[in-house]
Amino acid sequence: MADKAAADWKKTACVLCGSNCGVLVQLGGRDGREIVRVRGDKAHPGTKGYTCNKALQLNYYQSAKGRLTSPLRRRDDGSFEEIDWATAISEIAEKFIAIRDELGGDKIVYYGGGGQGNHLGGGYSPPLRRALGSRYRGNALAQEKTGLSWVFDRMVGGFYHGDFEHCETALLVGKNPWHSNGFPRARVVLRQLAKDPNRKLIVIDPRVTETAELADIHLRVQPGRDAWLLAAILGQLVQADLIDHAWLAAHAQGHEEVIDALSTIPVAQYAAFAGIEMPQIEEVADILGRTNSLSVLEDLGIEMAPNSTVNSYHCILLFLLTGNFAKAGAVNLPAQLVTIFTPDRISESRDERGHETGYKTTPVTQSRIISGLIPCNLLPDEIITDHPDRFRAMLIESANPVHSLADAKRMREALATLDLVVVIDVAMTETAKAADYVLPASSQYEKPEMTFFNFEFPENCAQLRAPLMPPLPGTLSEPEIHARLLEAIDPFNASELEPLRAAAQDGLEAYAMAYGAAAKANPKINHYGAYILYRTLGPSLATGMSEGAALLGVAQMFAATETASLARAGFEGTPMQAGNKLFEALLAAQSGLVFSIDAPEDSFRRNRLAGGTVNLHLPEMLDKVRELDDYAAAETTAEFPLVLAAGERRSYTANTVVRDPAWAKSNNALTLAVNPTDAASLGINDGGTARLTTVRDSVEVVVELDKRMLPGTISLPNGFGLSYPDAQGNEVVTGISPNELTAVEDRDDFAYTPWHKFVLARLETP
Ligand SMILES: Nc1nc2c(c(=O)[nH]1)N[C@H]1C(S)=C(S)[C@@H](COP(=O)(O)OP(=O)(O)OC[C@H]3O[C@@H](n4cnc5c(=O)[nH]c(N)nc54)[C@H](O)[C@@H]3O)O[C@H]1N2
Ligand SMILES: Nc1nc2c(c(=O)[nH]1)N[C@H]1C(S)=C(S)[C@@H](COP(=O)(O)OP(=O)(O)OC[C@H]3O[C@@H](n4cnc5c(=O)[nH]c(N)nc54)[C@H](O)[C@@H]3O)O[C@H]1N2
Ligand code: SF4
Ligand SMILES: [Mo]
Repeated sequence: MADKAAADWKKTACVLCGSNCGVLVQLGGRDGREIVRVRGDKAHPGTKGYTCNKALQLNYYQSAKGRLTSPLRRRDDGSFEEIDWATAISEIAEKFIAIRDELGGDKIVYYGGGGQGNHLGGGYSPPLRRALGSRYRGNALAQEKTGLSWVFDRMVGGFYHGDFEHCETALLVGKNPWHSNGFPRARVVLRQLAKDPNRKLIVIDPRVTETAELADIHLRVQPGRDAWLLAAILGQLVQADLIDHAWLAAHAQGHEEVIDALSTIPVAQYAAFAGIEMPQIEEVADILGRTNSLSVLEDLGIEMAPNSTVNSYHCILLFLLTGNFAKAGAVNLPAQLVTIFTPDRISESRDERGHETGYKTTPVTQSRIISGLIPCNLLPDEIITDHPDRFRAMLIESANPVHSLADAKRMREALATLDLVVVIDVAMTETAKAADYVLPASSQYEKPEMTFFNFEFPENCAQLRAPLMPPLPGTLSEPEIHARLLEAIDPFNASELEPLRAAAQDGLEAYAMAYGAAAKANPKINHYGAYILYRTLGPSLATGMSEGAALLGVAQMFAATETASLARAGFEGTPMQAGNKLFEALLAAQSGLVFSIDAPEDSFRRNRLAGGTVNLHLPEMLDKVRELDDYAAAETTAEFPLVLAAGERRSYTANTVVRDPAWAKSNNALTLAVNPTDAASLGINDGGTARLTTVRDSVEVVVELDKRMLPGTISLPNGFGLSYPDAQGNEVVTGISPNELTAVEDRDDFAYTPWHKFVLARLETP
């Protein structure tokens, strides 16, 4: 009996945030396709049995009403009709080919490719994009982390992450891991940090978040003034001589210029401008300067706020000036199976100020492309224009840009302007409603899935999840959709693929030999690598696991570049052998596995900058630091006296992955949080309604009084305002869609990331 019960539990992961906690689930309900019980998987090497409150609600994703079960085509009157897959594939292929041949494949943009739990499908899109000659792509990272990636690429040569489990001091800047995670087992790790008298948790946030409540020091910054606060802390570090000169001399370049600039910062004035008292600045600088290990994590509180790129620069300076890079418990460069951030090719040319020139730009507005991504806030400007190079078509996969990007109205207008919009999704989303064709995907529990949001150090892990159930009839996995589209655009003949399929039956070594020979004879093989693996190696894998095939290429690449880290994790032999072993282990390890064990020095080795030296001097950023002297902060106005954070993470938010509003079990799921003092002066009561107005829209909201809010600031949850069928099957919208209220113009001047945490607003009694 006990064995039977154990066998009933299937291993998978939660897909509601990027932590992807390993879970065990039991299925039941209608057709045995519902997730009826969930518990943490103790055997998962990263999350070790941990979950937050949200994992229990996974069935709201899996068994959502309104799943798409047929391809849809828009009729002339705007309504949709169901069509069969063969028709959908051939019509879409034909339309993409026409755009490619008449206007150029570079007019076709690929957007998305994965949310919080599904990165495998998007990994199969490159062959299709190549066949179409599509050169531009975008995703949600270009509305949050492109400023960060521009600076980390040029300062530490790759994506960095702290070790919050082991650090002595944790600094969280505009980040609330209690709700949003960002490292494994967040609530446990935060409580440990709070409890241990020898460790320090420092939080920079205007709101008294659940994380801030646990902090040793909470710097309650004025919204949008982090640049002055962080500059004040940096100035204090330099002026009180708390920086690690020996470490900098051994490992860094460009620090003299930076130290020079920071030595004249008027620390007390900047602190006061940011709303912080000097003793707190002195205390924080003292802790950062003396701690044995510092880990830093920034997120949307600064990335979606004024000066976001310079704030990301400041955060890196904090750990570099104190020598907290490539060190146990501090910041390191984790091994990554697949890099989420495509590194920029850093141009060699500079203008007279030392600013980089010759970087890649967008076709219409000539704006900086960072990490290979079109800036999200500029997408509409690249479409709604008569410029000859404007974008003409979009393929959108596993993303809901009409809801998630700034200024939903302008995004809808942009999609309506395009000649062709194809959306691949599980639900009839706000974006799908704006498409010409909608292709129904199998859910993340109906196909093999994986994410690459694993950034732990010194041990990093990965989990390939097997499907829990067969695909919902009518749906296909993204790898299959991409394969069918490619076959309609640039097909291989059977004789080209047959030898590879046959070799796959004889094992991975035979397959590798056959692949090598085939690629030599026909360059198209490598060009379309993920497709080839899917169609030829895929069928030889366990039933239902074909979509795992491209991981062979991933494992081989990883083994070739990270041989030592992989060997320490137990995958030894030649790179080819170790790569094959890793691939086989990924397919077998249901709870996931450790694929890399590092030493701190690996961070220097992984640093892509010449010589593995870190670089502190970025003229573009240092000029912005100097401009802080003008105190030109974004300000409220008489018309808009409040600062709205449009899209906060709460107990029941998961971007737009869960559409059923019934999943939100807490009282404050949908409300606008307002400080009681502000509410009193406006005559608004707890639970009452109010009219919220921004430059873009005016909506009615339910207000919740919340003394955690800094007076003058208000906040709305992220991920609501979605349409969902009610008991009668009528579509109902619940809550506020934050981006009906935001404007594309409110953005960083460098990386163009939106100021969603700094939306000027007014609140009135209705
Ligand atoms: N529950 C849940 N978890 C999630 C998600 C989700 O939707 N729901 N989404 C995931 C995704 S995609 C992401 S990117 C992360 C985001 O994770 P976070 O960045 O932690 O999420 P937010 O709550 O949007 O913003 C963080 C904090 O910024 C603060 N803030 C607002 N204005 C300012 C300011 O001017 N300065 C500073 N310093 N702070 C400010 C807010 O008070 C808030 O506490 O969460 C991930 N995890
Ligand atoms: N105002 C404001 N706007 C924000 C934010 C904010 O804080 N404030 N946060 C921003 C952030 S940080 C992010 S990351 C973005 C996220 O925004 P998006 O990148 O647009 O992603 P999600 O909302 O996660 O939407 C994922 C989509 O994938 C679909 N989906 C789920 N499973 C599958 C599947 O297996 N296959 C396919 N093909 N589709 C699937 C879902 O139905 C949904 O439509 O939102 C951003 N928007
Ligand atoms: S939502 Fe909670 S349970 Fe799910 S992955 Fe994130 S932290 Fe883990
Ligand atoms: Mo995000």
